[in-house]
Amino acid sequence: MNGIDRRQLRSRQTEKSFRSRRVRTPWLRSGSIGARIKKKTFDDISYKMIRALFYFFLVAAVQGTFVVDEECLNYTIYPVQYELVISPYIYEDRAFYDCHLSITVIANAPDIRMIELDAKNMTISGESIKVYKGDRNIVDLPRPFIYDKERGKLYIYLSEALIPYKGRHLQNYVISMSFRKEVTFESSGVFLVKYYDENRKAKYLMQTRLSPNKAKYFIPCFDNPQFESVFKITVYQMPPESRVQYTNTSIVIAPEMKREILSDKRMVIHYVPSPQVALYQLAFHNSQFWNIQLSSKYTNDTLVVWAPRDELKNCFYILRFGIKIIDIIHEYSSVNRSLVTSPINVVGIPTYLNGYEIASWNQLTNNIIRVIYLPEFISVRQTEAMKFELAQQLSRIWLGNPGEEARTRWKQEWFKEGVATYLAYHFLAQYDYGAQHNKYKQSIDHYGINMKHLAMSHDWHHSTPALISFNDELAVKIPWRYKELVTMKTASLLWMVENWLGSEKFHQALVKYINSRRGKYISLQDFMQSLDHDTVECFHQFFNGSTASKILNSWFHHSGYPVIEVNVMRDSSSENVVQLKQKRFSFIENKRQETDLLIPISYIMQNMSNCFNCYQPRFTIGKQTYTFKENLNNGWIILNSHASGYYRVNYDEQTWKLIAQTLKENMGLIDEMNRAQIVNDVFALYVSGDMSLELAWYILDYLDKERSVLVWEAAISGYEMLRIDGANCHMTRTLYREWQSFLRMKVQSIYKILTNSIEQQRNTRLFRSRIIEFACSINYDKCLNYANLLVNQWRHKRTRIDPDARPACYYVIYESLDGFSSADTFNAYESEDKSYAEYVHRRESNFLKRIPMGEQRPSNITMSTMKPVIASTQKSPLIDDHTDKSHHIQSSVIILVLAILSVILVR
Ligand SMILES: *[C@@H]1O[C@H](CO)[C@@H](O)[C@H](O)[C@H]1NC(C)=O
Ligand SMILES: *[C@@H]1O[C@H](CO)[C@@H](O)[C@H](O)[C@H]1NC(C)=O
Ligand SMILES: *[C@@H]1O[C@H](CO)[C@@H](O)[C@H](O)[C@H]1NC(C)=O
Ligand SMILES: *[C@@H]1O[C@H](CO)[C@@H](O)[C@H](O)[C@H]1NC(C)=O
Ligand SMILES: *[C@@H]1O[C@H](CO)[C@@H](O)[C@H](O)[C@H]1NC(C)=O
Ligand SMILES: *[C@@H]1O[C@H](CO)[C@@H](O)[C@H](O)[C@H]1NC(C)=O
Ligand SMILES: *[C@H]1O[C@H](CO)[C@@H](O)[C@H](O)[C@H]1NC(C)=O
Repeated sequence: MNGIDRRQLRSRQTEKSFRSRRVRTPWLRSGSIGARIKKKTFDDISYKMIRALFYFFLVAAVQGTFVVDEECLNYTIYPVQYELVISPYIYEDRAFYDCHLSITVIANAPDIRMIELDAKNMTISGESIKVYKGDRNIVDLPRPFIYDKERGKLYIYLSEALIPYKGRHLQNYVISMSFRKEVTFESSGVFLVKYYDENRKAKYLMQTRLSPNKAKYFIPCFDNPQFESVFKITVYQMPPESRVQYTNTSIVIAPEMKREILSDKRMVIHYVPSPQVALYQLAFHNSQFWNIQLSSKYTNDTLVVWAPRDELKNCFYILRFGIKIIDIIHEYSSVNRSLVTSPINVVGIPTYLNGYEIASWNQLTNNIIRVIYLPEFISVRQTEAMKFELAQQLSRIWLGNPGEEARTRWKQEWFKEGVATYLAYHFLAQYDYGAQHNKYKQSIDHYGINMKHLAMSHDWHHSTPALISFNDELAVKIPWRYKELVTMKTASLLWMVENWLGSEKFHQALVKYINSRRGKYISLQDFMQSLDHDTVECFHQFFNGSTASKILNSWFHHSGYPVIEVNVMRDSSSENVVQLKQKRFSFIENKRQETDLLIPISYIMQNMSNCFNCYQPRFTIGKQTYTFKENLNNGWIILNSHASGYYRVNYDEQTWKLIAQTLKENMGLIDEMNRAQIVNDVFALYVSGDMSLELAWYILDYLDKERSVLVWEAAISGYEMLRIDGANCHMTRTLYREWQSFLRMKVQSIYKILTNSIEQQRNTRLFRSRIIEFACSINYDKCLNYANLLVNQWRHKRTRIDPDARPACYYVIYESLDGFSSADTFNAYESEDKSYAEYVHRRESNFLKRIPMGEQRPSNITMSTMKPVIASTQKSPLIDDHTDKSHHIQSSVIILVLAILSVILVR
């Protein structure tokens, strides 16, 4: 691409956006921002001006015109542009890069005589430090600088005060210096990775991962995540010579402009100036990788996948997948607008990396096992993780990124994360089911219910924050422990609203909104208004005017989720009175607060002939007990008909028994989504002490006939709950063993069907893999034998373990006395499963150590004789003990390990 053209283009765009942005940023006047600005000591008018403007025009010497999009920052010095000239050197025993750095800055406060930079773990050449005002160096010569290595601060002292920015009068300064950075395998921010090429020769690559705050390990910088600057990068590559490893691939966050070979045979690669980005979005990759690429059907969007040359043949899977997702995104958005103006690079790094960096848009790095598809080693769950992570990242990019033609920004990035996750599942559902005429056709059912259960697994503890409390925190700054809460819960709530409004209507409104806000800010409030505007009709206003925004707001403002207690008054007449009451759900607290969430209610009934409200939710309930009449003919009623409501339901005992009876006799009357919800709720209600063991088992008793992957996944995630610390069910080792033995009986038949079948469709493979892992974890002997067989063949005959059964086999090895031997070797796919299996094993044994032994329960209420007990409505005293609400528990020592569910889904 021609650099000059691009620059001209940029200045045109920025001018335009400058004019238009000024008028459409109403929240700039909101209270919190005003308060932050007050800290600043501007003189009178300029204070107000800056608040209204927030954009500066700056004529940088080389660059042409830039707009600094500076919003509500309490700064004294603002970096406008970083210019990096990097020369990497990779030797056998040492790697480093030399860098010459020039930072163009403007000052924004009077009397600045010292510049403070962040710089960690690098060697800065003292005499190279200069601060230029025009072509004059103003560093204070008697005391030029102090580099406090301990604290990672570089202080540069000036001989004169900086002239602050004022009105249109601009004085810019250029800070310039050279430094060397040693790069090791362990160094933070920028690190070295070893891999082997096709000749089994060791190779090294250099890679940065700077989010959320590691840029200071890469270059000296003003480490403030709110600052956005242009990065101009030039890379000098050493010529191929014996001592230095030859690398000629470097990928930065902007497209290449030109390369040239110098007289000393070094190669210089110049890059186009990047868009304005924050430091954590900066990236640099240096290696000898090769690439393959494809372009999208509708636009110039190009996906480029980078990997070692001999691995490229295994990269076509992700390349085709990624391009297909981009096509699906274009179809979904119904406008042919490029996601990014430059190519999207996906780089597989042969080391453990924790997913894509959420703010990356141009250089997406991930663990190489999320990029290369080796059919003989990749398990179906690793494939799913690969697909999900890329789909989610592409959704983030679509929703707004620095490289798009006109940048779309999100005021609440947690909300963007949720929308991206929700859309990722939506696009995956379209991908799984192929082309279709109606673009909103495929619902996310399967993904939806998993995503909801995952969100709920994080969202019940009283210390969990409400989503709204993340406010306008940058996505990169959201603590890791809340990542899944933010992504999965927001996505689940959107799913609930989708089902409430109707899929087509919801998606149309969403697409219309996103398209209309291109190049602007998106805020939650604005989104809600627009959603209401596009979806409210008489039909959707329901009985008392609930709108999509009222519903979403009530959920965003509360942490946790409710359980609805359903009480059916059964008398002789066919018209029954149904009572609904919501309470906060918790596994450990006995005293539950009332909640006043606006809950869209939908239900199905045993006798559907007269059902007015079935399937699509028609009304919402609030805090008060809500009572209505329905012709149940004394049959059951099941709430949350599409399982998309973010809540659990507990029925009166009689209704539960009717449901259980139908499950046993004709489970097809209740569709699989509802069955999945019921099964998961039963586990949860048992663990929270709201349901007796005998009733739980009575309902779950039908599971041996269950053939749905959805329901079994719900059951497995329910089983995980039994391990929740301090839960009201008072788990003991004996009780836990009884659960395992109960579930062993239930899993037998599906285990047999799946392991006997040779079907290799994705769904079957997923199902089989889940069931094998589950069956082994509850010590089902057939499964243990099978795993041992695979392990022995692997140990003695060196046959590969079926990837889908690998986690189960590794788990069995950990549980066995000998464990792994030091001679065992693992590739990256296997290592991932191994550390997962180790984690599961450790979690299990810690759990068993923590809980008391417990007493054997009287044999007459164990499973074999359960049915007669159920026949009578009287509860046994022992069961009452489990529901004893007054029992005191020490909630202070409760630490919950729920990451397992996340590990399962992320795979
Ligand atoms: C700092 O650099 C040294 C080598 O120069 C390295 O051993 C150390 O791990 C680095 N520290 C960090 C936090 O990167
Ligand atoms: C990198 O070097 C290899 C040979 O070492 C060459 O085949 C390849 O084309 C080069 N790549 C680029 C992008 O110049
Ligand atoms: C794609 O790029 C070409 C030239 O690079 C340009 O003429 C064309 O308009 C672009 N198409 C789209 C859809 O952006
Ligand atoms: C997008 O591009 C495709 C093919 O290039 C074309 O058929 C379609 O009409 C375009 N859609 C819009 C909305 O421009
Ligand atoms: C279903 O309801 C209709 C109308 O209330 C009634 O006529 C019919 O007998 C009911 N069916 C069953 C199986 O209860
Ligand atoms: C079950 O055992 C308990 C105590 O062992 C006894 O009180 C109760 O009557 C027995 N119930 C039945 C149905 O046998
Ligand atoms: C209507 O909304 C209010 C809260 O706005 C709620 O308390 C009430 O239960 C809702 N539902 C009905 C059907 O009245």
